[in-house]
Amino acid sequence: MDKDDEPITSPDYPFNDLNRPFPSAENELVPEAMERLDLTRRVLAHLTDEAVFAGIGNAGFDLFAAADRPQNFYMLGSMGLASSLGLGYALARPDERVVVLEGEGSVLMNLGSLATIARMRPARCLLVIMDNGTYALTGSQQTAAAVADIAAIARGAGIPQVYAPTTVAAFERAVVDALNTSGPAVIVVKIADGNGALRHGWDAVQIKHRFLAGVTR
Ligand SMILES: Cc1ncc(C[n+]2csc(CCOP(=O)(O)OP(=O)(O)O)c2C)c(N)n1
Ligand SMILES: [Mg+2]
Repeated sequence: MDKDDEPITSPDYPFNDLNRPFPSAENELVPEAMERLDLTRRVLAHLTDEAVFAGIGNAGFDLFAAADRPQNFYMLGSMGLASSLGLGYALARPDERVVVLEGEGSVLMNLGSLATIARMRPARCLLVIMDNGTYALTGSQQTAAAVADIAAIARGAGIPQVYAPTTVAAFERAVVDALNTSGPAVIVVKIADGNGALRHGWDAVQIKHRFLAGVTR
């Protein structure tokens, strides 16, 4: 028998398991490659004029690409501080929903923010962590997410609602659920590596003034 025709006998080879779940959108044998821009658009589709805070780099670039709105705050320079800003806003405006989008490298640099969010328990604050496994913006160096379980860290910090969807359909459900839940929520989602194609050119002063005007009610 030609070598290529030999059956693969590794126990890890999924097709050897005759009881394996039938592939479907719900139950993927091969994980779906999710894209930050697509997921960002899906989050925005559930919002109207809510404030959205985006972390340095790609989180902000893809928020800009999805919809550049005056209620968007594009964090510059500081890794991991979008969630701290979002927390402050959520505490000041407990009747509003607030969304924060951040890369996993940034979250890992400011893990204390998860514990502070859990402790302060803002009424309606959703943090979406886009985990591409790298510091994409600076050349895709691997982050500690290769080892660290960020969803488990969020749960351990005391965040009451933590989701780790592995398909787009599950991500959609998590967003809807999290936006309708009371108390803080975190979604950790594995995405493809790479940088956003479109970059905003806003400077810090412009971002601040436009945002403040955008969230004046
Ligand atoms: C304290 C600090 N160290 C390094 C940098 C340089 N830097 C800017 S963005 C970035 C990567 C951010 O990674 P992540 O949050 O995972 O987002 P990604 O680029 O993967 O979308 C780094 C290392 C910085 N801005 N601040
Ligand atoms: Mg990253």
